[in-house]
Amino acid sequence: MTPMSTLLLRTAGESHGPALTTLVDGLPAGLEVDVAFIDGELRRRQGGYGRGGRQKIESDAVTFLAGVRRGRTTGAPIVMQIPNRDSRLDDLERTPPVYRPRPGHADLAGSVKWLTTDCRETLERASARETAARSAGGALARCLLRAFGIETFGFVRGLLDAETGVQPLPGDLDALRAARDASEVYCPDDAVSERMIARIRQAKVDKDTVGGLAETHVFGCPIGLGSCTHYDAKLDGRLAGAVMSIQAFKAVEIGLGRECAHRPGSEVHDPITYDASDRDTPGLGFARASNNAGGIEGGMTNGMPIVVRGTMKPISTLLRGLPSVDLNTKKPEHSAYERSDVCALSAASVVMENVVAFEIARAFLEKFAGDSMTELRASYEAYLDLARRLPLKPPADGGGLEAEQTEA
Ligand code: EPS
Repeated sequence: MTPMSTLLLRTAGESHGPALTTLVDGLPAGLEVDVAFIDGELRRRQGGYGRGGRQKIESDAVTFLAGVRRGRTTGAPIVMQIPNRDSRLDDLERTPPVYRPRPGHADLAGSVKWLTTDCRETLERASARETAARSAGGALARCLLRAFGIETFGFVRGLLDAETGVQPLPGDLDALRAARDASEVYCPDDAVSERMIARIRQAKVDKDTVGGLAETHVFGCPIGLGSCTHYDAKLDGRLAGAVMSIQAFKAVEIGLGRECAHRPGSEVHDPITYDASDRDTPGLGFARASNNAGGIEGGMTNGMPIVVRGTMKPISTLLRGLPSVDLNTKKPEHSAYERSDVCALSAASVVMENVVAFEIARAFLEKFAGDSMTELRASYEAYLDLARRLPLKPPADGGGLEAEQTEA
């Protein structure tokens, strides 16, 4: 297996350019593309309590420019486009140069890197507007995952001192989604949502910003996605990289995460059980009473739900500004204010759910090969069939393992 070889995602576009573009390459032919679902995820990404004025202008939706015919993928590279209604990049009056970098943003590092004192050159691409394009790619990947019974659930776990203890279970998905979607902050816990909203409201009064914790659970992955053979094949590392790369994320945890540092091994590792009557579940009969590993051991899925938690820092554009320096005069100045969000954590939870899904889809397409959905399904079924029949007997000719095995 060549790690990270199959599914590719690239985005292009500036925050105030004409459009955002997403290229996805490597999906099999024949996948039904649920455009309403993708647009629904883009709409969710635009929402959440604490967003700024931009989302009132935009109405994000994808147009497929390549790779899809009559609602199905053809196997060719896919191009999606999201227009920017607030397109004004070349209008100098409406997008003036920015000389006072915002602490926490890409402004300073990018300006020096590209040898300019105008932070706009950097901020237009560094902006979280790009996450609309990435979310579209992830939502497209979810069309593939759903075809194989793999579902994701992303939500807001905590913000400042408000944190929900909710533990998502696969059987509760519909109710959880309904509760989350009824919450203005995308937290499936009424009482905690209210407290989060109050904290965001206060931050706005204080001309400040807040971040928080977002979480994604993935249900239905068979055992064996990812690999322990190479550092860049390990699924936990890839998930962490994908989530950490979301604008403003500063930490990623899998399962018990940081709490592992405070417990002995006997209270961290999830004891293994086997029940043949559960062989049709993602764990193929193997189960755990706890899921501290967050569904990944040795860089591979272990049949339990995948649990990823991300920490988002507060948005770096503060209405009251922060101490900075003018890049031309080198004199102390307050950082520039660009229209922004007080809190974009709810949106980030949608982005996170979709980037996690993309990585899972990539690992899925590495394990199960096929140019078409039909071939992919055959590969998937063949593996499950073999795995359920472990231990396999070596054939008499000494060749590869064969599937003729009696019940264990
Ligand atoms: C965003 C669009 C941006 C910002 C925000 C997220 O729009 P504008 O800059 O025109 O107001 O609201 O971007 C940032 C947080 C950032 O740091 O750049 C979006 O579509 O999500």
